[in-house]
Amino acid sequence: MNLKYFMTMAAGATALMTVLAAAPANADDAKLEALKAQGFARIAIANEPPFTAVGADGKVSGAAPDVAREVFKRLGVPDVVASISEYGAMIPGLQAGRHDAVTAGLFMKPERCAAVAYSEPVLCDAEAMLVKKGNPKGFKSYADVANDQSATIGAPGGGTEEKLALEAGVPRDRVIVVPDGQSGLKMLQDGRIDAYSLPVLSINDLVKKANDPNLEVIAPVQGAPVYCDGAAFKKGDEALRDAFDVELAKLKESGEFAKIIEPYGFSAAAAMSTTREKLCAAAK
Ligand code: 6CS
Repeated sequence: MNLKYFMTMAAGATALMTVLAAAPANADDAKLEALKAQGFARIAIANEPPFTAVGADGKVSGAAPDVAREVFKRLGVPDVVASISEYGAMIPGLQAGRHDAVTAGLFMKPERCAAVAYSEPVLCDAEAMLVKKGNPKGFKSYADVANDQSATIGAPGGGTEEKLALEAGVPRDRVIVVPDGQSGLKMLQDGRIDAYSLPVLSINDLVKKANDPNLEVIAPVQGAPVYCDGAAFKKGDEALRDAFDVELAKLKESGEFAKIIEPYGFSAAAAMSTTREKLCAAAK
């Protein structure tokens, strides 16, 4: 090989190394770089305290957005911008590119784990039912609602409680889709539904604010699992999800994770006692 040819080859190799060094480690990291340039991550929420909340002033809070905001800040993405979505529309919205992540208490279940790239667990909770004082129909489980031919139950559209009621045998026409907590509370108070089902902490938050002595909380709903959510990312954004997980693990390790979620009533130990792998493999 003559010297001139060798010098040409060496120059080409140097130029290639320079280009590769400037590019993200792989195409996936481009998403994180894009969010940094954008200055915020677009998150989907439901406005269901204490998981997610939007104040009268538009301020976004709740345990899930607060964890996400802190993690993204550590990744170099200064803030989050939230849009409110029905649970059943969150994954399609993520897949359509309307959100960069879902941070809403979207519980990990096998069918969802197949559709998105979840982070490690963040918020865990059992299920509850809100009923009239004295629990006149004696509900303890979703099967009890199914077995009472006249009973109706309200639940979020595309949500876990809707699915649990249907799977327990409650006919479609007796599972009423309820858009938000205040609507569910009012429908129960007006006798338009016999029970309203959300996670325990969400129902407790509603009851605390309702100041209505004619309400009773059935918790936990017998036979319903304890679920945990994670931040959900679009399939293909696994590098962003992995970067999120690195910072989430540091927050858990340092105790800052507990400081963020436990004032909302969530247990850091519960989230740290399980994994995405276990939750995505779970039966329900
Ligand atoms: O993941 C879900 O489907 C459920 N998660 C919350 C926080 N509330 C209701 C919803 O059905």
